[in-house]
Amino acid sequence: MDKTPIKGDAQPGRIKSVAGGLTAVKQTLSHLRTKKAGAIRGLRILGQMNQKNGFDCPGCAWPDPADHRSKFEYCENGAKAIAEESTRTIAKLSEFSIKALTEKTDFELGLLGRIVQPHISKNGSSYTSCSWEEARNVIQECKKNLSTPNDAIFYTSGRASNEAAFLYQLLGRKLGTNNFPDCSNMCHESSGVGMSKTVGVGKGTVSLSDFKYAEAIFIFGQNPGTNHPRMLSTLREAAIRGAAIVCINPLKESGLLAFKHPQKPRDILSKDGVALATEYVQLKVGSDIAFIKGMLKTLLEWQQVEGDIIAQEFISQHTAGLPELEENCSKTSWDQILDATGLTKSQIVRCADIYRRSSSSIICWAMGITQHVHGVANVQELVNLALIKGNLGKQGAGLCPVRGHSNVQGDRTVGINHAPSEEFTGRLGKAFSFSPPPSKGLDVAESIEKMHREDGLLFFALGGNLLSAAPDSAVVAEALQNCALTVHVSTKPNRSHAYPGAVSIILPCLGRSELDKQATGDQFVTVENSMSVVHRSQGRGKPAGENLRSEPAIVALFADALLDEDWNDYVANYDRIRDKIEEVVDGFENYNQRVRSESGFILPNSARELDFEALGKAQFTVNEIPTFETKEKGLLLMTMRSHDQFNTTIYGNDDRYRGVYGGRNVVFLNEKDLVKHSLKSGDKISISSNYEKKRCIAGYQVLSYDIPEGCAAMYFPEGNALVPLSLRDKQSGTPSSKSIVVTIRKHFS
Ligand SMILES: Nc1nc2c(c(=O)[nH]1)N[C@H]1C(S)=C(S)[C@@H](COP(=O)(O)OP(=O)(O)OC[C@H]3O[C@@H](n4cnc5c(=O)[nH]c(N)nc54)[C@H](O)[C@@H]3O)O[C@H]1N2
Ligand SMILES: Nc1nc2c(c(=O)[nH]1)N[C@H]1C(S)=C(S)[C@@H](COP(=O)(O)OP(=O)(O)OC[C@H]3O[C@@H](n4cnc5c(=O)[nH]c(N)nc54)[C@H](O)[C@@H]3O)O[C@H]1N2
Ligand SMILES: [Mo]
Repeated sequence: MDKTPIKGDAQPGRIKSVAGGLTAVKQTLSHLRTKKAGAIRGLRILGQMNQKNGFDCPGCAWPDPADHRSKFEYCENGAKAIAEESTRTIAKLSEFSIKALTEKTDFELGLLGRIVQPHISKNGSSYTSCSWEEARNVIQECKKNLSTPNDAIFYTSGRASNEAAFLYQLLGRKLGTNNFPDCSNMCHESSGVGMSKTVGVGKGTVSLSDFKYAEAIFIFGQNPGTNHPRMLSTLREAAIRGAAIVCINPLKESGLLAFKHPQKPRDILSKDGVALATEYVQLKVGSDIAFIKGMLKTLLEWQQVEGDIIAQEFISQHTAGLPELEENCSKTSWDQILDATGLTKSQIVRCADIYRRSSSSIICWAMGITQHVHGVANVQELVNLALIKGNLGKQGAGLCPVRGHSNVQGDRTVGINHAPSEEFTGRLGKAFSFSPPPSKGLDVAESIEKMHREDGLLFFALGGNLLSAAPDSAVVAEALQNCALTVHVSTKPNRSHAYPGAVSIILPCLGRSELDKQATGDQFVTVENSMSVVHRSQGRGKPAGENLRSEPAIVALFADALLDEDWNDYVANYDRIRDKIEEVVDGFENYNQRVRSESGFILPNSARELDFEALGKAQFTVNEIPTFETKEKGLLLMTMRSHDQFNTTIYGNDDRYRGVYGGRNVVFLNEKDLVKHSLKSGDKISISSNYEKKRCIAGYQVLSYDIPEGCAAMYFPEGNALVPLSLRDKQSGTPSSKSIVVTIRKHFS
């Protein structure tokens, strides 16, 4: 049974009221040193990050400025990602039994260093290094296990480039399956589904320049100080210019309160930095629909009395469904709204007033919105909010789902999709003269269920760490072990490697910052950021080992083993892959030429042009306020990232802004809930969720924190042991990692 091991108790420290500053710079250097990347070498690599001829930060998908890029277009956490990738430590996997690997935390596994040889494990034996040829032959041999192509599953993590991802989906579809689960199924899938249903396009409608014109910026369920630190520079400029910034989040995140730009002396010398949030709304976990309904109700009431509040012309020309929403808002009582959110009416009215006065507003959101059983409903409610004031299709306004992985959006664009459109498969089939499978494939949760239920499947992972990323860790562990073959394309050891199938292969790949030399010369890859800009990324650093291969080259090896096809021409020159992408996907005309321009190019987005595709008009929707069974002493738990991690890669055991040091075994609770449970900060507890069965983890300590009563927070991936696989949004399949009903008990041991 997998439970992410926890080691070391956390110590509480001072909670920060401002993000950035010189500590961020000091942390950058210290991570380069502790990860043995070498400070000078590390800084040289960092100097190429996010530059026009350099590589794209593997951290997040926040866009780079098209104009004035500074020499330091990176953040503390991007630097940590590079320190992690450019470590000179080489992992010696064969020194550990599989059991010993399972006992290591994600942090300890990362410390083992880079994997530089292919490795193989058979029947649970330790990994031993092998040749690429042997790996290829074993994969070819295992193909015989396939009774149908749908017994193969191809997982993708959003760091894969457009080129690798395009070849990978071609591989799976040529084999005959649409089984393409990917990390976005656990991430922004609710945004894609919610937006497609209401505005016809599943991507954000703003570009970075819109932030220069927005009069108000609403930030729902996002912690950019940690997860999108370069967004803070954008917010800082907006705040200085006088834009209102409204933050909606159960936790007071330092990065939303104030920011000291590490490269601006004026900020560094000031005591408090630049204040960001104009209004900070600490609503209860899972209550965003109720909060937005309160705002809509207020705006509609003002409209009745004063008129000219909502965007009537926009609404009649471009939208449908307002009357139903109006009726729903008037029927929803303030008692219901205030009870669900835990806010006062005046807090909600203040936000509505800011929104009313702003003639162009941007609505940003991330995981606090999408990772709920009501994730799609949440997103649709945000769309309601945007539409009622006509905040679409004009400068300084729009919908801005802030993506996570640096190319998660691009992977979807080029075909990583378990439910591809007929248009896409039609064009793919024509370009490669074959018939892609017509039936829908499996997403992450469905794939895990199948791997758990059926023996002998083949699981491939282009990056990522399914074991730690997916809900119900114990079930995922069994699912992976049930496979006839598990293949991981990885840079570093992770917990998924510790749960091998009958045969398990790890194939080491080049990292983003490393030189990719192929038969026709040095190659670059391309990625798409959160704002639909496609641009190039070229690593120039010396690879961690001589035997590493690029991701496209590894996918070509799969094609050789599984399809008996020679894809070496694509590997020799990635322009040839891009020519094919251009043939299959809209918006990539003259791909090779345009992507060589300094800032790349932007993909079309019809919603931005107020063309709502097949919907005809943008749709207002009625979304019910969700309720949770947290009677008596139950709590609504959300899982989140600390400041020292990139998803399942744990850089360190601190969460500096939240004042937590040296350990990750904390559960943040309101002081009143501590009292209710006769607990004090530091007490050890066990936490249980009780859905179709009871799940329980122990060894955690409670921490009194500024979080609404009845709510709790802990870190991901540890919390995944409590999230049932079945607890997911019905429409998008997104696991509900941000609303899990739990109970806690004092733990005596
Ligand atoms: N350094 C670093 N950068 C990253 C990542 C990383 O792990 N580390 N991960 C990348 C990835 S893949 C992603 S998807 C993004 C994730 O970026 P975020 O979405 O910022 O990540 P989370 O830590 O999950 O934080 C979610 C926020 O939602 C809030 N929240 C929780 N529940 C609710 C709710 O019900 N309502 C509201 N309004 N708020 C809520 C939490 O308090 C928290 O502030 O970051 C990307 N960038
Ligand atoms: N409880 C809970 N669960 C969550 C979340 C949550 O907030 N709460 N967030 C969800 C979200 S938003 C996401 S996106 C998923 C993330 O899910 P994943 O994308 O599967 O996880 P990562 O931790 O990003 O993947 C890390 C691994 O990728 C490999 N890697 C790193 N760089 C490279 C590279 O350049 N190439 C290749 N091939 N491999 C590389 C390394 O081996 C590393 O161990 O997790 C989800 N799970
Ligand atoms: Mo994500």
